[in-house]
Amino acid sequence: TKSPSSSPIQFTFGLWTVGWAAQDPFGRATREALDPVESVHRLAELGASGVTFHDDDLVPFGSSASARDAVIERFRAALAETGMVVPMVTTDTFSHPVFKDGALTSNDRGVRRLALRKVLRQVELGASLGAKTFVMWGGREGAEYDGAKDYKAAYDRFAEGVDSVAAFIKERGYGMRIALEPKPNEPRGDILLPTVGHALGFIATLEHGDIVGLNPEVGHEQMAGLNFTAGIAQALWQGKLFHIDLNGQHGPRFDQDLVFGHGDLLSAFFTVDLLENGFPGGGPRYEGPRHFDYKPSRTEDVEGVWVSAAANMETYSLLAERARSFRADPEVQEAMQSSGLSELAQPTLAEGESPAALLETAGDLGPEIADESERLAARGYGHVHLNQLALRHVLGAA
Ligand code: ASC
Ligand code: MN
Ligand code: MN
Ligand code: MN
Repeated sequence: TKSPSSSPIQFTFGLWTVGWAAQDPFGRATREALDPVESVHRLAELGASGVTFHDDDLVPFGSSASARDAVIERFRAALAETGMVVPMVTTDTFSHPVFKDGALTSNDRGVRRLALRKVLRQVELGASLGAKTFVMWGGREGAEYDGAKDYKAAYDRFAEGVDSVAAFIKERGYGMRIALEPKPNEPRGDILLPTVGHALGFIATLEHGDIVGLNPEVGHEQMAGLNFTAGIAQALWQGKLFHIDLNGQHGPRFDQDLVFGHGDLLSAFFTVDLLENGFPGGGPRYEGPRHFDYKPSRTEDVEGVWVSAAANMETYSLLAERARSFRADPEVQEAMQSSGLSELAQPTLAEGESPAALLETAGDLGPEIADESERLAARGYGHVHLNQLALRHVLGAA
């Protein structure tokens, strides 16, 4: 178990985050588009260690081969100059009108084949930049009308698409892993793989599921009314938390993509606590970058963009410090103890004990079980006290 403070936290940003010009469904852009090379420099100055991007964030859609090479060359130079890395890349299979009925699950086979080529070409570029994770967010994979999509066929095609990308990665020996990003809705009325749980179930059906995991986004789970920390905890438990998109959201409504911690702060604290300190009783740890997928609000000018980028890293770092003090506090350790956290780590059956033996030795389920239940039910778990201690640490009052 390595000390969480032994190395600086690796923060990464999507080029599309700071680069968002703030166009929304009701109004046009409020800022100029940013030059990706400038973003690399500014993010490096602010203390980030890497950037990620969709193919079209860097190379304008439809660029000629020579124009594409020139853009990539200039981008590589910026990386070399700043020491910034590219740990993850992804594909824009949602902006162009061709993807209006989906990409890998469009009803039109011609669209599906075009989408797959676009994805595979970005896998190649990502590999050449040293990316270890390939994110697939199926923004347009879905429908508005249940009668307009054969969901069985759509999941067949989605599985075919993801397996094809995975097979390509293996064949080329890229050593990359795919991270699926769930989202319940927006831009489609309903999106396939709406939550972490749906995606985990889907991955289990894949031929190449061994290199397919998840890239959960805070706001996307919260849009579905779900607990983000609990969701990534299950992904981690299953060895599937390959990457993460950190941001802020106020419950079920449109995708806000706020600065990390600017939504549910206590939830953000427990997310950071899990990422930095791991499960209370030990177990798998998240090893990937702390990646922000947020949007600088439409109200902000270009200076506000950099202020908001810095806010993500500051919030995360402050919460990491608070999470350290929380875990180190003897009062917290005592409260965890009386809450029964360490008892849960003990297997329910004794070693070698069979379920049948349990039933035989424990006696009949008559009046005895009522007494026994009464006795066990009398316990108070002190969970509220434990949560109040967490809140005190978050507020700097402990
Ligand atoms: C992604 C990703 C998202 C979407 C969105 C595009 O790659 O992780 O959540 O694209 O940010 O605006
Ligand atoms: Mn989002
Ligand atoms: Mn995202
Ligand atoms: Mn997003």
